[in-house]
Amino acid sequence: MAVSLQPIKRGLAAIALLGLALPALAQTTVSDAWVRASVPHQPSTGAFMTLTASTDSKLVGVASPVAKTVQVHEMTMNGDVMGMKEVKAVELPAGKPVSLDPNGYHVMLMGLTQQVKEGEKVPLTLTIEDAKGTKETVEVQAEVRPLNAEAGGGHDHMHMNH
Ligand SMILES: [Cu+2]
Repeated sequence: MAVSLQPIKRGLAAIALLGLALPALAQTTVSDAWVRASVPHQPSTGAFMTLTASTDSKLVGVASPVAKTVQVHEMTMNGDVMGMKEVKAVELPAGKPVSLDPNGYHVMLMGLTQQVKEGEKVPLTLTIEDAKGTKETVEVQAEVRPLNAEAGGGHDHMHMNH
């Protein structure tokens, strides 16, 4: 097995969809990654996905070339006022799919360096740490979906200020 690991890692999401497994490595698969399209000069937008870790892990960071700052946010309710706050990590229990969706956690792309247009792909680099503190990075190409893409509960929190 002297092959380079890099292409294998990049192809992991696809491999997972085919039902294959690489049991020896702590790996996290990402599915259904998408970014909400922005309008010109919009300062920020959200990214969403489903993460499944093979061992107890946590998502500890996200980076993207389209944003100056990337944070992981959690939706909050204060009375009937919706807000969001930054979280330092999202727990990823072994084998349990964790969704970042418009009603829960999301990745906030802040200080967009360009408009994010429907049909494009946005690269995201996820940093995931396992229980031993070993870090893994996962590269994701997130599909840009329209502004009005399905938001689960019908809230559109992306209009809120940060
Ligand atoms: Cu947010």
